Amino acid sequence: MKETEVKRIPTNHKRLIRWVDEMAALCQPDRVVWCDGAVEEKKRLEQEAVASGELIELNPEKLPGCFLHRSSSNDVARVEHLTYICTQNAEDAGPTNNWMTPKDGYEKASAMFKGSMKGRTMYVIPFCMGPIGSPFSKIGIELTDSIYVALNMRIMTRIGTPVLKSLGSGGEFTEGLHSKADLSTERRLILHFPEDNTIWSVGSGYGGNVLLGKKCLALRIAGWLGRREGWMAEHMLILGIEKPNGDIKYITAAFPSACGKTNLAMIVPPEGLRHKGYKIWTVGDDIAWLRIGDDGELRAVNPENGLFGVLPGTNSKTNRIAIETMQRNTIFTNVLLKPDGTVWWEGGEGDPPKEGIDWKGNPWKPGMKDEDGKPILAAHPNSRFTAPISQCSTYTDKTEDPKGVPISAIIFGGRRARVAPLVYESFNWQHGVYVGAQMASERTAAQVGNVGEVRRDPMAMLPFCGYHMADYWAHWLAMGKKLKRPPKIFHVNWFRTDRAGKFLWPGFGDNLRVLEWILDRVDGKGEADKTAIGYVPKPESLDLNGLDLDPATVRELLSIDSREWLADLKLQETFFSQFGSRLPRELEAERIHLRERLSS
Ligand code: OXD
Ligand code: MN
Repeated sequence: MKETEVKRIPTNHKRLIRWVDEMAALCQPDRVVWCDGAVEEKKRLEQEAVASGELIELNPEKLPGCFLHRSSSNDVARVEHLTYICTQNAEDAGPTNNWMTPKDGYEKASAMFKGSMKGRTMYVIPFCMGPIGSPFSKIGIELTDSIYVALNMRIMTRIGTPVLKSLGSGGEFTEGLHSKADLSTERRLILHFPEDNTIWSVGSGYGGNVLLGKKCLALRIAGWLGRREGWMAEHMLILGIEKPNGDIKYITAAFPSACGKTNLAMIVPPEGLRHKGYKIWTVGDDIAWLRIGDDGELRAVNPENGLFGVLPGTNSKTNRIAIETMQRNTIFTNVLLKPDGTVWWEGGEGDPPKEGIDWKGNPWKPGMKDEDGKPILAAHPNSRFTAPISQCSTYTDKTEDPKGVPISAIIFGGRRARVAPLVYESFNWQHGVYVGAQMASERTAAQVGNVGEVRRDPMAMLPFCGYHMADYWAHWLAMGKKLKRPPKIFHVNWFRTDRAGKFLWPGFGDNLRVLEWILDRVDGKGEADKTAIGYVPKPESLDLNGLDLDPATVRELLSIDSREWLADLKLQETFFSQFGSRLPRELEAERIHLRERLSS
């Protein structure tokens, strides 16, 4: 057998070395390269990726340090139907996860990994989720044959020699193995073995399936660890809002994928509120690890170090900060390449360019149609940018605080054309947990499936909760009891439409008007009506200055239609029924009380 060439950075972690050797023996790469995270390494990897065609260098004057990647066209989103939790007992994965025994998982995936890296390099990426050295951070090692993954991981996480140093000779780490293999959907699996602190992902090159620090570790595995260790891993942005007097309040918000977390995390105050002098601080746009601080308050850390944001619809009106952030050192995936070496996507800056190369690598002009008469898109609807979070002008070094930021409010939100009003506040923590647990949203392009279909997506965690969802809710309830002052819990819906399907609320920067009411409520201010579903703002308590909204629209945005809610409660009941006796009694009681309030 050919000798594998190995370039290792110094470590005396014997178990780590042994594991890397074992995985290399399985996948049979030609080379094993340990990533040190240095700038020279980045340059070298970029050059190699450009030479192999995996990356295209963009115009160095207009977009310095930026590259374009085109994924295989069958590999553009997370594959929830191929994502599994592999535990000894099916009950531990619960009814909302796909399940396999660890034995079956290892066997099935081993057959796919076997020899999959022949002719390729295996990169060994030591990475840290959260600030290096913080007792709350978690270390992982990802082995991958994708240079695209290696380059993305160095943006999305903290990687290299400092991580290995912090791991020492015996530290715990999550074992992550990834191979693109042949990118066939027939041989694609995303497997989690929480009992072994291990992730195996094969047959995909798409971010959410392969950047193992993100959904796989920071949500599914971390959720499992968090329950054991008394903390929570959530699909939430973290945002600070500073008043001119210097008072900063931090909030977290959970929305399903592609529902605007990145936009809200770097919200730009609308014209009508500018005079109030708010400053916005972005701590995280996708994942929050929530812990109880020494002071008994809830604190949040962003375990990531970069942004992996959705591009379609992103422009300087919808998210100016993101557009500025991605002007350098950014990897664009599945967008249009313009003749001048810059990029474009539907709903991007300005009018569509006259021509370009579309995300599949074909010549493109506006108005082109496919054989079925459907428009050919310039960019995939789930096209993405990967950029260092520190490049955000709203970035705050509080992101590096190992203890995290104190949280004043938690927001849940879905994409609902009807039912959910613009905003409401739950009565207390227990009711708030119920509000999160009954969340529903219309499906987006971030996952394979029918876009637009309404599905229940509790706490925006349906695809990311790595254990039994009912136990997860019980954990939320238990955490609330341990908090000295549990943050208030709210629900928002930016996506309510009128009967003709037109959005009633302008969204984007104007969402700050709703956050303002939320912060007022946290301060014991902000007028509200007590309704069957929770506290709903009195129209006059929202600052709508500069917004051209007629009073009837505001009333409709805040209205609650009992009949619609009662119909929705039936769907909730069906959803809850699958959890059987494991469903916390408190949540069922909340559902019944809500029905009584709506019926009376
Ligand atoms: C993401 C997702 O990529 O939720 O953040 O799909
Ligand atoms: Mn996400």
